[in-house]
Amino acid sequence: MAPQVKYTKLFIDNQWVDSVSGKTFDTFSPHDGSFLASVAEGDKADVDLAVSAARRAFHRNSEWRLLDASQRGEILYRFANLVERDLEYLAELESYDNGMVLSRSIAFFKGGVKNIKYFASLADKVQGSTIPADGEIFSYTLKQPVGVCGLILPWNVPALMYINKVCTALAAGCTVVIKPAEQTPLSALYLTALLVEAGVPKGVVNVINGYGETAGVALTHHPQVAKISFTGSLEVGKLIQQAAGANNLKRVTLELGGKSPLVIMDDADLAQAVPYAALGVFIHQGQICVAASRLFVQSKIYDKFIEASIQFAKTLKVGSPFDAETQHGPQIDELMMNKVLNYIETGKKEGAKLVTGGKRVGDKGYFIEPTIFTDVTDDMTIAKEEIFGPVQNILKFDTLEEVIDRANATNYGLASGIFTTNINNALQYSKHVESGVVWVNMYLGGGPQTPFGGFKESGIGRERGFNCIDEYLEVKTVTIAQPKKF
Ligand code: TXE
Repeated sequence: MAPQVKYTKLFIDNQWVDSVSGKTFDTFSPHDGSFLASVAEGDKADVDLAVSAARRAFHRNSEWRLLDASQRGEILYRFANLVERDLEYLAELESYDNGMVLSRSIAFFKGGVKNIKYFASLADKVQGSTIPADGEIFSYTLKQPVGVCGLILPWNVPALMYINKVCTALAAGCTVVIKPAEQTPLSALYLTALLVEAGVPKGVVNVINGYGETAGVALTHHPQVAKISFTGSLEVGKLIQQAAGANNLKRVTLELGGKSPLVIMDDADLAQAVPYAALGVFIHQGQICVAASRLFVQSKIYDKFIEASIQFAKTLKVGSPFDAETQHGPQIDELMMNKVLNYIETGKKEGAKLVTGGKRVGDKGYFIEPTIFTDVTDDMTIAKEEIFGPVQNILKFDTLEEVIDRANATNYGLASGIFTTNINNALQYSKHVESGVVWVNMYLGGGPQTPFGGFKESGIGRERGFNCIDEYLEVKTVTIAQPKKF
């Protein structure tokens, strides 16, 4: 049975409130389509109230601005402990709202706790510099919080994205207005209640549930929002960049999609490469931005690799996220399921060879079989567009030089990988592939310490890593006349 949903309203200025319009929308569970909760639906009027509260909380004399940096860190450490305390509940809530296999959801929250502690530790590590400027002057820099941040979340890993964006912004001293994805509002609301329990002062954290075209647009166009951090589609990423340019030139961090290449060289250890390649694209039913959705296999091992991949995909158990044996759950909703099934039809029509999967499973919930296409060529739609579903596309190549060019022949540049036992291959590929993340003899992995983000149209800026906090800071240079320098 679904866990009790405790929070369904908007959170503005430390209060749970209905929306100004009184409207609500429903959220459903993807594994069986059942109703989970009715949630307050915010729009421009609610965004205005939330931004005003966040502005007040950012005023130089506010409780928040007067805290020591280390005290902001302490609030976040307390938040980490509270997430740990309620981890089981949160993981279930997330799995019901988003369809994530429960064991994976638990693992994500455990990773999330580590992330929170890492961001907490950065709060009092922000330092400017003293500068040996020319002439009779003395210069130094201050790094200061950018202001009110609009944080727009996706539905694929909602809680982890909440943690990465909110905790980095708070460590920097910003105040925030969060807009969760309309498909998955529940974990964001619960996490916000935990932040308040951890001691975040009034107005610092606000949540507006709602749709992108209404609440999202209001946030991205608001003249008092200094920065937007967004994870989602390339299409909306471009709209956000335009909105930022059209009014107050907001700072933007964008984490968008990908069409990530994974290269398997002839000399790779196949026992290792086959499961990694499968995990790389089938994990969370392919609904991850770094999905290894172009799998390049060198010609000598091509047939053998395909055989082993088919065998592996057939072992993946599809079913309810709450069964202990399940490895493969549902897509987020009917719309996304149909979008993925359409891509599969397009793949067949354009001449790719479907070697396993390809169909919906059952008629309740939104399940799709782990699917493999071989004989995929670079010009096919399934090799070019982000599918965001469990579809492994296998392409053949002959040389490293050739595959680097083909891997880079995309507007995306988020992640990539290579399996090889030759160190030179690994080094050359890592140097020349155009992506923000490269995995060698592994796929997926990293943690709060490793920067994450994209080249090209996969995004702007980095989350995680020691410098992530800079995305929420402005550099101020102070220069003082010092006529009697000696
Ligand atoms: O994303 P949207 P959708 C990709 C993936 C997927 C596709 C579409 O390929 O198939 O995007 O998914 C808010 N102004 N990714 O439609 O629309 C929206 O309410 C401001 C990759 O769900 O980009 C939600 O909160 N905000 C990805 C968030 O943007 C707007 C994760 C994401 O929704 C808005 C998700 C607007 N005009 C999808 N329109 C990743 N990078 O991991 C929508 N939103």
